[in-house]
This record gives sequence, structure tokens and C-alpha cells, in this order.
Amino acid sequence: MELWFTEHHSEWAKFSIKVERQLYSGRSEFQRIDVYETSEFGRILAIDGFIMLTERDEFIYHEMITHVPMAVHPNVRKVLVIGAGDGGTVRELSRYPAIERIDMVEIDELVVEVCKKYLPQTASRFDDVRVRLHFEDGLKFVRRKSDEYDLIIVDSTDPIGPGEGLFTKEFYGNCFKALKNDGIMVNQHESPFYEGDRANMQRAHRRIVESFPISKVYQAHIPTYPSGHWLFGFASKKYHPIKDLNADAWNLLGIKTRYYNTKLHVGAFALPTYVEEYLRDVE
Ligand code: SPD
Repeated sequence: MELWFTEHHSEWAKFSIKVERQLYSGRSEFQRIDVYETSEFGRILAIDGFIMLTERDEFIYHEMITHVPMAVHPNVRKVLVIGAGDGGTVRELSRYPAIERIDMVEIDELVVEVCKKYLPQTASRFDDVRVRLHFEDGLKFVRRKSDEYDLIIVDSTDPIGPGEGLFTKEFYGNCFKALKNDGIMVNQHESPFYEGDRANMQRAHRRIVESFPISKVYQAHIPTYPSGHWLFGFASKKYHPIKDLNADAWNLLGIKTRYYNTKLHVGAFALPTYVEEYLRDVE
């Protein structure tokens, strides 16, 4: 008998991966967590039936959500990461010696425990002395902060269930307040392709545009996310993602990446016309 993992990408489209075996299945007070072993994508983490990462393509997402802002802001010392319980974003941030402190706020401690046990490829740097884990709601955590962070990375689930609050106007406003006066916020911004994701993407963009003076969107190709076309938001108080890119300084750091590079950085902000139109419609 064959076992397949299937995610609904729209009411009429599904995406399936053959599963060799299920490694973990559990339910926290917030959500259902599953880990599968597959031949094509390695291990897969699914939350409430949606793929959060696969070992094969997670590098694309984690490099793009981390290195884009890090190559723009000239002096990141203190970072807030919201969500990201799999550890992939912390792993990428930990490659920067100049970062002094990484606060990671994950609502669900079970996600971190499961990833430490079954996904050591991403959950590999939680022991970095600069990392502080806070198990609480990111929405509440950020409300208490003011003028504190150089960079906020919102590495959330989709805006259903516990991730919903991380797509609200109140949350983006509080991120603005929590950032220093040259701070940057980057968020996972959903996909432009299927109608449901597109609506979430437009709603997030409208709210971020209302909260930050500079608000741009960039893209990456992530095979296991709906349609394979994924967006990230770059919101900033001062720095422009292309005009303020310091490619030479970033390349001198010698950080070895597999997807991100400083040429791709510029290209990632060149969006297809239909996506530009969707964004313009809500600006
Ligand atoms: N539909 C998938 C969206 C997943 C975004 N978050 C992924 C978490 C990886 N650290």
C-alpha cells in the first residue's frame, strides 16, 4: 500500500508527495504537527496539514527571509524572530558574527521540541549563546517592545489558526514601534497565484504599506509551497532594499549560500506584471 501526503492548494488543485513513513504525529494546544520521511524531499514538517518545510527546499525560504535584509542593513545587532520554531531562520542568522542577540518568539514549544528531534538540519543552532527562546504569542510579545530591534523577521505559518494575528494591522504597527529608527521588518508574504493565497498576500501588503514608509515585495521559487511561487515583504523605516544593498560588504563576509546571492537579491524585487498589479491595487 502506498502512503501519500496531499495538501490542498486550492479547492480544485492538490499537491502530493509519496511518503515512505510517518515519523511523528501529535497535537499541541495550538495545532497538529506531523513529520514525514519522503524520498523526493527528505523529511517534511506539516502543521495543520500545510507544508512548513521540506529538507530539500527549505534553504531557499530561510536564505531569502534572512540574507536579503542582512545585506541591506549595515549594522544589525539585535534581531527579533517571530514564529520560526523549526530553527531554519535562526540557523541562517547565527552565521553573522556581528549579531549580538536573537530573540525568537514561538507560540508553540512542541514545534521546537519536534524539530530538534526530527529536523536537525534546521533546528541546529538553538544552542547559540546569542539565541533566547520565548514561548509565547508573538503578537503580545511585540506589543511590549519599543525602539529595540534592528531587524524583525516574521517567519509565520499561514494566516489561519495561531498565525492569524501575525497578519494584522495591529501587529505590523507594533513591529514598527519595536524597531529602531532604521529598522527593517521582513515577513513571509504568501503566494500571488491561487485566489486564497493571493487575497492573504494583498491584505498583508495593504496593512504593511499603511504601517511603514518603505514597503516592497520580493519573490522566490519554492517548489513545495502552493504554486511554487512565494513572496516576502520588505518593510523599512529608512533603507531601500536595492538602493541600500551593500553587495561588496555582504560578499566579503564569505557566507556560503545555495540560493541567495547579491545579483539575485536585485532580481528578486523584479516582479511579474500580474503580481505588480495585485500589489498596486492595494497601495
Ligand atoms: N504555506 C506555507 C507557508 C509557510 C511559511 N512558514 C514556513 C516556516 C519555515 N520556517
